[in-house]
Amino acid sequence: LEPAHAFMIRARLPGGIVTPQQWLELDHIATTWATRGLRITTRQTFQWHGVVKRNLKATMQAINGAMATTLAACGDVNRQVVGAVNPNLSGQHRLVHEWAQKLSDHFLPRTGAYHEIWLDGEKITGDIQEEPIYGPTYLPRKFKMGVTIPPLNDIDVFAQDLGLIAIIDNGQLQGFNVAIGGGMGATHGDPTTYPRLGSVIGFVTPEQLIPAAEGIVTLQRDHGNRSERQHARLKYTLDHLGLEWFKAELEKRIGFELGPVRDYHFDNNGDHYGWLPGEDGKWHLGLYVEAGRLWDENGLSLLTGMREIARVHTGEFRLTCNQNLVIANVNEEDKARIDELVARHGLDGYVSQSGIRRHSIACVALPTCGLAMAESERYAPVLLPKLEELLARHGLTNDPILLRISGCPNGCSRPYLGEIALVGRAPGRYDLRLAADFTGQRINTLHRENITEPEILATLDELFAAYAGKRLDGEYFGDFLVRTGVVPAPEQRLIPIVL
Ligand code: SRM
Ligand code: SF4
Repeated sequence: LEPAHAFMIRARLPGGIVTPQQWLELDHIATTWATRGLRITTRQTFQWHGVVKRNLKATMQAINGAMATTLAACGDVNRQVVGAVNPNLSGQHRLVHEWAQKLSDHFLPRTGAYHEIWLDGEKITGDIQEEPIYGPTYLPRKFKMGVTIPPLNDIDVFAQDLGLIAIIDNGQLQGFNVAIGGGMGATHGDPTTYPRLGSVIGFVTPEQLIPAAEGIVTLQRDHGNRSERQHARLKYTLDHLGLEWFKAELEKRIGFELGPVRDYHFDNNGDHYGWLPGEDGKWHLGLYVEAGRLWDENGLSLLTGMREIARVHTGEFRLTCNQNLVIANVNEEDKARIDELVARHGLDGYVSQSGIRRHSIACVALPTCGLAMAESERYAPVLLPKLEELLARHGLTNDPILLRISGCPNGCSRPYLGEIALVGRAPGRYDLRLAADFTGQRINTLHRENITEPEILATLDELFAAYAGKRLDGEYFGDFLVRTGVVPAPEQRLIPIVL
């Protein structure tokens, strides 16, 4: 008898767009073969947990049937390409999505093995499939790309191996600032591993983007560390060989020079909740989804609710990198019906939630993640009410504070960009990190190591009291902690380097 091995499956949905028809098909997978509903990930796609081995093929085929794929959602290739979910500027959102799709298509592995194994495709009898970009040995490690348009940084553009900041003048796309070498993963006790923000190395026009991206990916393919996986990401290649060397090699390889970095400014890296009108008269409803998990449990019917909405919705859905979702392109006359379904199924939490909850992310961690050292997704609903109690005591209930919880230092919730972050060490024990900024442009600092919940709460209680009493007008929590010296000044930490 074979053991009932269960797997996690992840789709690739560039830019996080899902049509209602796709939603229904992907929901069908959740109710037929998976155990914990639909899970929106921090890279704006879906995961399914608990798919037993004998159902893997049917699941993969159903995902492909829904015009999505699982190809390159994992592995040492370019992963899911993320794109900002700009709810109010339809034209700009279309643009971001278009480029996310182009990058995704360009870097999709050409292997036929995937189709042969999972989709009953033609046998590739012995022919070696040409991988024009990846070559026979693929990349040393995963590679991540994302596109955003200032002032929104909801994809955390500086956490990407290749982050693209679109520059738009008078409604016209001029091109992209190129940020390279972002990455979050680290290992406890090994200072040679660290989170790093992308360095902005120049500007490319739209026509130059794909060649430049290919140059960056192939340089990493050729020079990335293939003997130590811990040091194989682009961030280490850059720090080892030097940013100036990398930029010079890149320009040699692509045959043109990058332009000077254009001005940009980010306001925040969060999501907008509630209704927003688009420039074309359509409406967009941003919903908060706790830790991205849509399922029917504890008296909630989030999965059922979204299914019912998908049955009547005529626009599209957008998944966000903060694990939330937007019901997009709703006609004025359909708003009331959507509102009614949202309320009936408890999807309207955003209306009354605290500032910290609306800005919280938690990675999956236990029970499915084999690398977890502590709880995260299941800890968020335990911790948040306790934090909310403290915040209420100090009159801070509605203040937005970025909270990120990860069950281990790999950093799947991008915890190094949290104003408050908990990084798992052992069951019930976390590193408390503080004072990233509110825009995804400053990495936080380790404040207390390996502490338990009572210590976390006591430390934060004191800091909340100080923040409530001494903050400047409009000052964010992370900035307050830096200004008042609770954590070291920013120049002592990693910030983007502009050449
Ligand atoms: Fe992640 C590995 C979940 C986004 C850094 N990540 C894993 C695995 C697959 C564990 C494993 O290798 O066995 C986790 C599966 C857990 C489960 O049970 O489902 C996992 N990562 C996730 C997701 C689902 C977290 C979430 O709660 O949403 C995210 C799926 C993204 C997607 O749709 O593709 C997820 N992971 C991230 C991010 C955030 C991002 O990309 O913006 C990071 C930090 C950015 C980065 O890559 O530097 C991230 N995951 C890692 C790492 C550390 C990589 C490193 O360079 O050190 C690992 C471990 C590894 O690759 O060896 C990892
Ligand atoms: Fe698992 Fe660690 Fe990623 Fe959380 S951060 S999902 S515990 S690998």
